[in-house]
Amino acid sequence: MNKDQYEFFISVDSTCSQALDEVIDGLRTQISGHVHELSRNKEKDTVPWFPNDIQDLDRFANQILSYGSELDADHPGFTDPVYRARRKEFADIAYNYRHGQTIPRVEYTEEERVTWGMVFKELKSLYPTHACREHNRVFPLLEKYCGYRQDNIPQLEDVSRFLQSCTGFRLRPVAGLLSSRDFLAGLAFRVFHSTQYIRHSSKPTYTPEPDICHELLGHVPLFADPSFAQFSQVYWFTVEFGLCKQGSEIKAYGAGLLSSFGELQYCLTDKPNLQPFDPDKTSLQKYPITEYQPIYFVAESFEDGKEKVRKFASTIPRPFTVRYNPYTQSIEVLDNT
Ligand code: NLE
Ligand code: FE
Repeated sequence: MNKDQYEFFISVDSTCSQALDEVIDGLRTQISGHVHELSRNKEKDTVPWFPNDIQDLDRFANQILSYGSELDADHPGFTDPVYRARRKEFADIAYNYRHGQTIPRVEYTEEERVTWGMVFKELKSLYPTHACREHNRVFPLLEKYCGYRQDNIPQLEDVSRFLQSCTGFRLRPVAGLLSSRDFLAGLAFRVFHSTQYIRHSSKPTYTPEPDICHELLGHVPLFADPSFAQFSQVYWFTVEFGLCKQGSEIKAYGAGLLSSFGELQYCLTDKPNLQPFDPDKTSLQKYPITEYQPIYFVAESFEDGKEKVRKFASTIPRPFTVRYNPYTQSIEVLDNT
């Protein structure tokens, strides 16, 4: 898709299909350009579109969620015009990116490097005591091979290449929050959508949004771990905010914890409520997105957590089975009916 094209998603009751025809015909007569109907699910309960091929992820680029009013009010960057303009530069990189291209390198400003430096320094001092061993194992490799340093913000392209050699995961720049559905669909192809901008300099301890600190310090080390890389569902309370038993202690493996030096300290105090990880309950648990979590779920181990997630996933009804073909990087749909 390029700048002159728009995609509209229209949700209507199936009885109004005729009305939709009228709208589309109306568009055809009123605008000079081309109007093309991409797809329409005529039957009720049909499965909505999902990407079959890794190239299909290009279609997500423009489907960024706008921030809810809660985040709006809470976000220090929303009222800073310089920060907004900078965010637009990053958004443009993501909008124009296509699968297979090299991720453009970014020259970060002095202010951005200072923010990164502060976050990096604080977190690095907490990791030995607060982060799980898998995170601590990969971190020195990122320092050695990917330019993880207090005075340098690593480039997504270098990190993506490193991840591909560890677990086949790759990064793809994204302008902001995708829907959960799109984001998780990316993971099916081992593509991790990563932001490239950095949090606002006024609040380095915690930001409700993902940013480059969150992606590079929180997510990347664990996506380099082969066992963890298989984790992708019950996402919020595992990949983002998971705690895990290790020996007689509890450690953090969720990226939202590993990238916030405020919450990483808080999560291992006696303030939050800790519950055993149980997908049936965990998947129903409500959570706030702009403050520290009141509840965390503790997995017995990565293997145990994954096994529970697998069992849970197998109870979700679906009229077909899918199989990922790594040779063609596409999804094969096997019809059950
Ligand atoms: N709260 C995290 C941080 O400050 O790094 C970001 C969480 C994004 C889901
Ligand atoms: Fe995240």
